[in-house]
Amino acid sequence: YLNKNEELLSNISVYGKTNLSASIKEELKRALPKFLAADFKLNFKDRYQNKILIAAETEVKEIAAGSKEISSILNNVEFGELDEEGYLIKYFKEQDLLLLTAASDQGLLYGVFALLREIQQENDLLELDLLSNPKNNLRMLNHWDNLDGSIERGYAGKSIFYKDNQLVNDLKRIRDYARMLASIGINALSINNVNVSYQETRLIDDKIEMVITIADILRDYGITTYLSANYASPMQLSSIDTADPLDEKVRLWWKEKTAEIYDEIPDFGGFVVKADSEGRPGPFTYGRSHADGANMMAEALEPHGGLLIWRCFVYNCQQDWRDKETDRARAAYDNFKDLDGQFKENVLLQIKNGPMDFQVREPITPLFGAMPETNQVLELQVTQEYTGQQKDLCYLIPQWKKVTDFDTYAEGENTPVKRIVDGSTYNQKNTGFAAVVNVGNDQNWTGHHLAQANLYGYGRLAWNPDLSAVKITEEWIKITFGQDQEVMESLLRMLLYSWSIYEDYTSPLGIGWMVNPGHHYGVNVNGYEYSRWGTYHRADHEGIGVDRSVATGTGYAGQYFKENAEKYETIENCPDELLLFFHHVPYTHELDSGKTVIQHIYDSHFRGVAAVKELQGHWEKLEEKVDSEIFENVNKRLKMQLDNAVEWRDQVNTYFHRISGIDDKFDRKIY
Ligand code: GCW
Repeated sequence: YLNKNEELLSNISVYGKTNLSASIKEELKRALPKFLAADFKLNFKDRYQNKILIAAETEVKEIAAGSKEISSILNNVEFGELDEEGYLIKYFKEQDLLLLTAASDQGLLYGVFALLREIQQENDLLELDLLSNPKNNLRMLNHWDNLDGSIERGYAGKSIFYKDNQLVNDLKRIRDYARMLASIGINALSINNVNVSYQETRLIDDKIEMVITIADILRDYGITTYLSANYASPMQLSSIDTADPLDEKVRLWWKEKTAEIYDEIPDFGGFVVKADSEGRPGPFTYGRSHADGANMMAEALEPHGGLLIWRCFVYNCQQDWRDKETDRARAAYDNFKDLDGQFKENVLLQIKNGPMDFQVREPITPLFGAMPETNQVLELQVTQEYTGQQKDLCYLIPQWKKVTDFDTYAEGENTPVKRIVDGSTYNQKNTGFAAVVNVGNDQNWTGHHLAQANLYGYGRLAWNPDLSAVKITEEWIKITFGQDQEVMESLLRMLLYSWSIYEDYTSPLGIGWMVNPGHHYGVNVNGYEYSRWGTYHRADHEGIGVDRSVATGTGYAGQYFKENAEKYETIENCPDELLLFFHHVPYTHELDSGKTVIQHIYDSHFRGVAAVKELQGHWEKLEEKVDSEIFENVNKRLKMQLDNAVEWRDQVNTYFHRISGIDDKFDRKIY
């Protein structure tokens, strides 16, 4: 591989004078010597000399004026097809020249990381002809970091940003983080928890210096800084005693405050807001709608080009389990659907993938596509709150592919979620992907080493949701572990099956919430059954599941467009994997697989534990082939995962065996 490409790589001309160009050179300087032979020398030419040319469109055209060689390729460079952040990497045989170009330096930066990916995977550079534009304009990550250094739902140590209400000392780590995010195409970052407490509210006020410092670092890698804002900020930060969005004082306060922020950070991205949700303040207190609340803040951002990202995670968290009419799953749709058309152009509604809360298996939120005049953003959870907390292996790309490919039927067949949130269905530009990130200050960023693949995959999907799960996974394995075939095969299996394995030993047929309340790790069948959170499985001695049909249940199934509504409405048509989400059925109900529900519960839990043992087997075989620290990191966690799986299996099987009184057909050990 080196023989073929080394000469090419030893003669790179990088143009550009911006901070982004400096980052580009820095990345090449760091990366290339690592991938190539030890005595390899990298020459940056400040003027074009051939071999590899990295330059934005305007520069390429300038160079062409003085170079026959470059002018001879111009007709074959598809500048017109490049969007603002896209890139083109193309080898020209006759000239023996590899060109990396883009419309902007931001695009060039993404192109450089793409080129490095090609080199890491040992792909032949002489074959390259790669034009790539991001499908989504917004490719965001959300931090749930608090200023005291804790992270809500963080499983990889403390915050990389904050400690004791100050910035951490080691800003280099933040820079490395920015590099890592740019390498997967992330262009927006909200840097504090959506539950904005006292200290965090001050980030837009007397603690703005902290934001300025972080924004300065992120900017060098093309990442725009956003803050989660407290809806009731004026009440904490001024003498105004209301947060009524129609109150003139409140509106003026937000305008002035926002202008102050832009004085300090001219490219500030905007606010993320969690309002009227789980105890957070919001416009409901004043009898106002969420359009009133969002528009008030959006109006303040508008003159500065800022965005207002408003979350749709609004539901009644004071429910009574005896009440079977209220259904939390309905909440996002019920609260927002009728507001379509009322939001300002710079308001984006951020909608969780499922109607409940990042469970192992949920249907896709019916709100996607149901608001054609409103900008929609998909919210995913990379941090594994309900999916093993980075102790258990649970690779989420297959789950997210199901979400992005889900056909909403909003504009007839073939209106998948990915075409709603990329803005193409309704011709919108302020749309895209957001996700709660899974990193902390653990040395490997994510606690479980293999959980890095979730972050990597998220970035790749946000760039291009049409990439297949297999392609993304192979890429990650190669660039992380190299070319070994056995490593590739074992890890592909481990990663690609891990979500269904996790589902097997935890949550059958679309039922969720059988977890320990509060921290949400480990099994507790009735942990949420009699609480206020609206999270029930409704199991009794005859059956299990929540009737969400229109005919006899909460009516949630009717929130979908016709094709999906009909599918979910009846027990016959509803796919098994979501049966108990939509219907209450007897344990003896026969699934499409031919098994009864109770037998499926037993089988899947025994199978899940067996599969975790297989995961261990796959990993153990790799001991000699992967770095020993990484080996131990994963090995240790697989042991915890097995304990967890055994506990889930036994508690779930025993619970349902006792309550149903039905024996396992295969007479296995149920306690
Ligand atoms: O899943 C729930 C989490 C909360 C979180 C909330 C949200 C930040 O348990 O910790 O709060 O969702 O998304 O706002």
